[in-house]
Parts: sequence; structure tokens; C-alpha cells
Amino acid sequence: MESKAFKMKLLPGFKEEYKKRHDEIWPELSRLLSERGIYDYSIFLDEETLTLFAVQKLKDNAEVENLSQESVLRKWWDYMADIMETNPDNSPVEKSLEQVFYMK
Ligand code: RM4
Repeated sequence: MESKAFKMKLLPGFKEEYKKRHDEIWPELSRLLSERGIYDYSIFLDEETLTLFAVQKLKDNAEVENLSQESVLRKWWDYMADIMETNPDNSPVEKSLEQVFYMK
């Protein structure tokens, strides 16, 4: 099991909308993420900076290399692009975070 953390950015005024859309996450998207070995996936918001902090666990046999090519994830990114900072292809601007502490 490996943990992965990264940050993204929410656009101002969309906290409730972001939460609502994730409360209603598409079953086919959560199924894809689970099938690829992602679990215990949480996203937290720092309201001061609008930074979204994502943390997830990856199974030992997780297959996430080409996950960004999956159409359902691409469609989700298109759907979310109006409330997040994104790259030209609508993927969220992401910055990996280094783990500096872990306590079992
Ligand atoms: C986030 C972002 C991530 C996705 C999660 C489910 O807003 O789009 O890429 O993995 O939602």
C-alpha cells in the first residue's frame, strides 16, 4: 500500500458546488478509481487559499499510469473545469506533495 497526496485549486465561490458534485460523484468514476486500485481517497479544502488537498491510498497492484486517458475521467474533468484551476486540456492543475510524516 502506498499513499499519494497532491494539491489542486478551487475557484472562488464554489466550495458548496464542489462538495455537492463530489457528494454526487458519478458511480462509473468511483468504480474506475476503485478498479485501478485507489481507495481511502479524501479531498480537503483550505478555505483561506482555496487549495484542495487530496490524499489517497494505492493498492500494491494499482494501475494508475494511464488513468488520465480514461474517457469517464476526462468527462469528469470537463464537468469540473468551470470551478477549478485547470490545464488547457481541462485536467486539474495538480502539484504532488511529499510525505514528511506517517504514523501507523
Ligand atoms: C477532483 C479531481 C480529481 C478526481 C476527483 C474525484 O475534483 O477532478 O482529478 O480524481 O475529483
